[in-house]
Amino acid sequence: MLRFKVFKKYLYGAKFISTFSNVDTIFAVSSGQGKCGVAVIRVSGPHAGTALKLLTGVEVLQKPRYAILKNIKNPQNGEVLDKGLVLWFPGPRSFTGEDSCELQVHGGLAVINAILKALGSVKNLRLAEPGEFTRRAFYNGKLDLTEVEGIADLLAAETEVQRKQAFLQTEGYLSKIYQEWRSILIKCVANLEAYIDFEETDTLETNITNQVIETIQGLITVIKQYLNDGRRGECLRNGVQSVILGEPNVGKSSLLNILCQRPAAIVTPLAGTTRDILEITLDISGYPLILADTAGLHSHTKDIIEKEGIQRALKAYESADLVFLVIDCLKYLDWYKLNCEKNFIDFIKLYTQELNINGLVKPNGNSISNIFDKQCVIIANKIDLIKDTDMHVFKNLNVNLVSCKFENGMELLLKEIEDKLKILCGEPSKEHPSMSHARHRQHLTQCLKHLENTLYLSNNSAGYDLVLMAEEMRKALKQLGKITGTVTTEQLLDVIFKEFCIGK
Ligand SMILES: Nc1nc2c(ncn2[C@@H]2O[C@H](COP(=O)(O)OP(=O)(O)OP(=O)(O)O)[C@@H](O)[C@H]2O)c(=O)[nH]1
Ligand SMILES: [Mg+2]
Repeated sequence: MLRFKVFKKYLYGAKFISTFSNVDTIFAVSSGQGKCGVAVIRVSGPHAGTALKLLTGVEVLQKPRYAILKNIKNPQNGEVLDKGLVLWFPGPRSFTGEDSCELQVHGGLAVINAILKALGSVKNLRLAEPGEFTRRAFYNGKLDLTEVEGIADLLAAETEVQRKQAFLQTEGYLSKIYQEWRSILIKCVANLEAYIDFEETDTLETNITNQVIETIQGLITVIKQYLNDGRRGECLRNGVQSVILGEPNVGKSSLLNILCQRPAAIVTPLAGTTRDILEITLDISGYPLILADTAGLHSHTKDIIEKEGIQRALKAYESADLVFLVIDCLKYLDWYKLNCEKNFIDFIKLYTQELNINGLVKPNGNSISNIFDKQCVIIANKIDLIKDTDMHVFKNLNVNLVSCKFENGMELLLKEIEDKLKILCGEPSKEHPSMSHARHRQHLTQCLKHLENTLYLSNNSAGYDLVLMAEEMRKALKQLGKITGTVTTEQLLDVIFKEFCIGK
């Protein structure tokens, strides 16, 4: 019984106490800015029902959650402003958890403005701040912070796989993982504290500390595995950063133009055409790819503009998750004819050395699949310039043989890009939702540190220091709570809700 009390202390004691006052009733257009077919205007707060009555001229509110066609009037003079569907959501069964209503009206600017003005004239109503509806949903326990972030990501999602990941997050699949770890930890702290309290009377099992240590060890292993995910979820959420690298004139810009299906980059027969980084965003089979075209790499330029371009290219390489290494088929053919006994890996090693791309190739790599330190797609371009009699040199090279000029080899190339994106981003699933925010990683890393400290304290030869162990575990718990928002601050919330638009 007493142990349960300690448990309860952690379960409820950590709950976020809001300083938020919800006396105001807020309203905003939730369907986005500008002219549209149907605009949705949302009202939330204690006076939402009054506002609905005033604007529709009824005395009794309609059946909750049913759409009814009504004239929408100016409450000041009774003028009908528009006719539309209205819905009434009494709290707590609403998005925000408060009394809310929605007006679905014609999406013309004048209609929207007239209705917003009418709502503004109702006592105690004001225009909502960006993200204020979702913020209220959070304060009212409708969503936790990971779900709030999921909504922001869902609004920002530009590709199908990004949408899937964000949707799973709004549905609480990510939160579930953190909640599970949190409740395991709560039990451990509660048990340990109970043991500390009652040790002398010896009424509790003496092996409790061992159980706690074992559980903490298990948790450390699981969290470490989870953190060691190659940042898949973040990659998917932010887009995979990729860079096209190669010598001048090999067809890097031509490749970018084909992939984005428009002449985004300047292509000329002159070596050294591209200087600045040109970045485009692509949707490849539902995965977001941010592709950067760069200046051709070489070490013998005296041109200061080209030098700067090369520096920028190398910098872009450092932060890239994926590299497109472009080679000229003719260059490889010449090299092959001179060095018949050597293989393609030797050529790649030499080529990346010439380009000065440090660390792309592992010195001990011995096959094309394990030679690179980053995910890399090799593209041998200008295959159209190779005579049939020389084609045998390119057989079984296991690289993409393409002609940007004739758009040959693109299907296989796209397939390989898709495969790489799947490796980098993973495939969102309910069972294994990925960590999608750097914020979660920070708190989880801190949590891990405190759990490791707990273990360290338990290894003390002079005996366990249970009080210090419990203290470390509580700190770990706090970090987990920060992820879901059980423990939070107004500053943190401001950062998270900054990403929202008005009306959400
Ligand atoms: N024959 C042939 N020519 C190509 C192919 N791809 C590109 N080219 C030509 O090669 C030249 C250089 O192409 P770019 O795409 O500008 O090459 P780049 O690597 O971006 O060059 P820099 O920006 O100078 O580093 C242009 O004249 C292209 O038309 C190809 O597959 N076959
Ligand atoms: Mg170029």
